[in-house]
Amino acid sequence: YFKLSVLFCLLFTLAKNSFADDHIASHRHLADPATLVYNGRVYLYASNDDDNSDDKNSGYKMKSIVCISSSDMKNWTDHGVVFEAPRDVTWANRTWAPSVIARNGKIYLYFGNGGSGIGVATSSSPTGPFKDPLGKKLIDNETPGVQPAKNMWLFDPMAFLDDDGQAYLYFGGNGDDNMRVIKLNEDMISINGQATSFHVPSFFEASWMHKRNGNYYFSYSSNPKAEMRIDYMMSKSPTTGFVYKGIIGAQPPKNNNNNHHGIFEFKGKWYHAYHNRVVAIKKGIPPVYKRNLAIEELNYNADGTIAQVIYTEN
Ligand code: FUB
Repeated sequence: YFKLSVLFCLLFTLAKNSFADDHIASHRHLADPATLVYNGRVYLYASNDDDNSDDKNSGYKMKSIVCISSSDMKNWTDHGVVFEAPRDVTWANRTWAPSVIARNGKIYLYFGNGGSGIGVATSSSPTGPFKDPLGKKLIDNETPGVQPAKNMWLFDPMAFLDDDGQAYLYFGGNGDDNMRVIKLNEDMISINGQATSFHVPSFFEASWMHKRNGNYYFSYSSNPKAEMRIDYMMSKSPTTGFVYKGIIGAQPPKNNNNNHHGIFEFKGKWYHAYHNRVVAIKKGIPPVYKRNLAIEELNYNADGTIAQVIYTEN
């Protein structure tokens, strides 16, 4: 077992010499990357598309979250499945599109039960195991401020901890072109007050929030009519006043019916993590439900706006 593990780690390490496309974790099908920078490493958490069959009609059936990490953006370690339904959460049968955040020495992982509610899991380590502390959803249709919304998907959580200690959870998809955001209490597993919303042009799903030099950046996947780009807005507040600023990335090459991303700073550089279908296409299997992770560098203009990413195609 030891020899096999060493061989596997070596092979995995050798394959990682670029940021783009299928060089991040091409031995797995992973999607919806969320990032956590913690104790000198960057952790990527992903929906596990290996839970979906190779069948072109598989559907999204992901019920586990996989974590990989790196200390240098070149060599990646595979930590395997860190959270799984129903093993670690009895009420959920799906674990989609995580968001992970550290606070007070604990790690919090938020996930969508498909599009029908958001749960939270906790661990003392970034590599899990993560367990459900609530025994129920954190966000559902009864959460104040969530409704009314037309056909809103309750998923794609994005947890954000501001410099003043206030944490927020952004979430939602489809619906009414309005993003939902709610305050989290310091325990990170309970909400404070009611969800508010702000208008997001052509909003579809996959929200992300980051802060740089006092600017709040809300980024998201636009809807199919707007070509499922990753677009962004900027504000001086985390919950209001957002102004549309443009495109972070066009639909990545070899992508398909969705787009999802994360943005993070690591060791002085900014990066944009996303998924595409390059690996499945190369293997010759139906790519829709078999996505793979990819990363590009992200650059800012002098006025704080983001330089559009040109995706690498391998
Ligand atoms: O992976 C399932 C869903 O596809 C995610 O929740 C969406 O953001 C899209 O990437």
